[in-house]
Amino acid sequence: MDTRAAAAAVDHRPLSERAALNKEALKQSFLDNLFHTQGKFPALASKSDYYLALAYAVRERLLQRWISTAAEYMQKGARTVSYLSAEFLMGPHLGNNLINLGIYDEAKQAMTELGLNFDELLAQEEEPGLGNGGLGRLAACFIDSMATLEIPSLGYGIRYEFGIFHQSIVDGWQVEKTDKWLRYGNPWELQRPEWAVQVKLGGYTEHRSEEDGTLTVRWIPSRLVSGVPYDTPILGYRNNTANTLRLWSAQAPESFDFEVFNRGDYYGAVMQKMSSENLSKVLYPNDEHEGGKELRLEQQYFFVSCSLQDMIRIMQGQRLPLEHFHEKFAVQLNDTHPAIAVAELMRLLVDEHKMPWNRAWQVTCKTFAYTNHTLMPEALERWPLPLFKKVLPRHLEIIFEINARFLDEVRRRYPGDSARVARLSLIDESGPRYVRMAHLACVGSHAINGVAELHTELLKSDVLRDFYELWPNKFSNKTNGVTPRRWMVLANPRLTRLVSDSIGEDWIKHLDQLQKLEPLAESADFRSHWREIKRANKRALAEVIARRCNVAVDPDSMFDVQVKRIHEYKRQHLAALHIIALYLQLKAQPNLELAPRTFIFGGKAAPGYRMAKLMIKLITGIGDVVNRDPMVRDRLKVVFLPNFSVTNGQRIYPAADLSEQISTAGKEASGTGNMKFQMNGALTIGTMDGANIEIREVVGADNFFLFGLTTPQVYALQAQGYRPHDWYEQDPQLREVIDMIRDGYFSRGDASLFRPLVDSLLWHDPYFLFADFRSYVECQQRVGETWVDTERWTRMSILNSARSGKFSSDRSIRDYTKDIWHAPSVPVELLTEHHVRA
Ligand code: B1H
Repeated sequence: MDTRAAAAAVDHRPLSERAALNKEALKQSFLDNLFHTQGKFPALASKSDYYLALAYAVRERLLQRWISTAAEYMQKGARTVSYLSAEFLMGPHLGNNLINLGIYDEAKQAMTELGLNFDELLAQEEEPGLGNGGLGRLAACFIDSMATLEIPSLGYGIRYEFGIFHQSIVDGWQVEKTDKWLRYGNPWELQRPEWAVQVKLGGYTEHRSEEDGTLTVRWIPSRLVSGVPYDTPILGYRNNTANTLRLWSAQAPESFDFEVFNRGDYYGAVMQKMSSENLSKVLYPNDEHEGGKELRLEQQYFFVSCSLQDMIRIMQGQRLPLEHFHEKFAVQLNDTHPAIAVAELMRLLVDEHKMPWNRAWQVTCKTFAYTNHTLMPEALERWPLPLFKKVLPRHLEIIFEINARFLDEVRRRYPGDSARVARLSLIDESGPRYVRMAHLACVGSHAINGVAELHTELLKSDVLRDFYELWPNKFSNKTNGVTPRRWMVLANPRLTRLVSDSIGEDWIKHLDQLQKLEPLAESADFRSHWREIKRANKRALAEVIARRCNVAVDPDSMFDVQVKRIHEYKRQHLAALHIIALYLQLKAQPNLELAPRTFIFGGKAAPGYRMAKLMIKLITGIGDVVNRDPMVRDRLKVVFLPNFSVTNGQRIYPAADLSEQISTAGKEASGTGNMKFQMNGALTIGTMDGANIEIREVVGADNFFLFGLTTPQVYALQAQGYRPHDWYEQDPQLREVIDMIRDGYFSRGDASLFRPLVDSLLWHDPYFLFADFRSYVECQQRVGETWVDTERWTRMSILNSARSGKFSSDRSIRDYTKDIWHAPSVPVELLTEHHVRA
């Protein structure tokens, strides 16, 4: 059947009435869905029913774009970017889809006219928290930008049944609860059982020479798992593009005949079924990796194999020979979590599709590109050889073969340099043997990138130095970015209105246009509007804080915010030391002039990371003391806002005055929260780390509060032998602060509670808090002095936002497209458009 004819045939009046982009049509389909999808009427309907009815009404409008997009791509045989990521931290869909369709205000009006509270309905959506932090959120921003730039793309990942845990704070400690995000159903996904694929695991291999002299390898697995795709449409901003996020769910396969294998063993068969379904059960909640977990390796292989098989199915559907795989697909590896794809594509091409090794290797290397996201040594993935062999026996053989050929090349290039060969090898043989996933990714990719300028330089000079010397042309930098649609338009409607009224709406797709705000920084009237907006956003956040933390905070105080995963290298405890120093100062000089400040913290600690959990307890402990002390009351407040998430971020970034980006120089690959703060007009206090450096470069040194050691200084201090205890002894203020924590002032007299934290700082301090303390405190002093000059602060705030254009993920995606993917954009024509126009 002809697609165009079919669409025209089914799309006549019903679609024009139901899917039109106007208020009345929206109301109508909302009511239709309330009755016919939810099976409810107003007297019986819950808020969740209303949310779902609205979501389905919006979905009808998505599907038309989705179908048009798929048809367009098929017809054009479009080159496609596959973004492989173990995490997609999408955040709620409803508001974002309304923005991208251009019907946010219409929907709000429609709900209001029906007597419903629109914001309350939006708040019903359980956000899909299928990621830990920056890496997963970056993947979400990237697929948003690819859809907006009309680049054919597929996001491939895992449909975790439970996403990142929900955090609550009990007695000052983090408590984790399972994230049951699918409890009330998910209106944004479509299950596609007809595209399910089989994934093999475990077992052994058999090598046979055939009669014709060829060698064949058979992998006889011990388990089969079926991967079922769930598709979520990803809209571009006000265009007709709806790309796909395809997440795989593990199910027990029909065809792996349990009765044959386990005849009579009903219990065993059920257990096996359950264990296959465990594969996509839960997201690992560690931001920087925990080693050696078999299930984690299985998860990675599972989604990678499903995704590559899916791409092969797509090629076969379009009758494209597999020799052209790299022409049809550009596959980006989001860190090493999907790096097993290099060996899996080789296996699929060589073992299953009988392609000669050399040809398959060329195709593979031209297909993949690898993004590194961290320099932290503990986060570089390595799998113990025995574990790897148990789960993926065939892949280990393939990796050995890749390695043998690769090391031959290295030996030819560097004769006699066996140390270099050992350093470059895909197998770490310095002790117990490991497979090095970053090496596999480097060898199997034609492009390797870091996520900020400094990070890329450190990759080249340090972590991946040998690879850089071997293949300098593979390396490039791709500084991260964030989508202004979610992080400004959706999160900060007040600012969006002011900006659009001042410079038009172009900035939403071309963020560089924010530059046009620069002259307005000199207008007193504009500055006053700018302040009113910040103040309104702060009032809204203050209400959230009052509800969640039971602390009253003053919207006129400076909102000094640090939200991100809790990590020693991110140094939330450095901020804590500064707060204690301020507190002591106020106690010593009660009449000290100090502009009121509210310190707001948020972030999750990995459940097994004891020091991070103790850092949370320290912050809440400080809050307990400071917030209750009548001597400082109304000048200092400290709150820990529980369950930092995309949803909460949308409330926090627009309300921040000061953005805390205080990681040890050389540790934070990029950071992306820093960019969200900047766009929304917060000033940054930060180190020369990650993308902070580039933020400072665009806003100018005068509009950025810089402190701390630089990366070379950190390295030098490390090399000369860093003795934190000496720094403690030489700085009376630091001494007083540390002693107070040690002696139990923030733990109701319990002098043992914070001992591990205090001792670690005194005797190790691996992240140089003591070395940066003085510089940080002095810089905060400058922040305080600037803040009281309201007009100056506002000017700086406007300039920060006006100069944030570089940090749109649209810019990042253009860079990837130009240098790595070479995927032209394909504008989509809406099928039966004349029927749908309002
Ligand atoms: C980043 C991770 C990460 N880097 C392992 N690495 C994980 C590593 O589940 N795991 O095993 C999960 C996440 N995440 C972050 O990526 C960097 O720390 C940020 O600096 C950077 O902005 C972000 C996006 O590039």
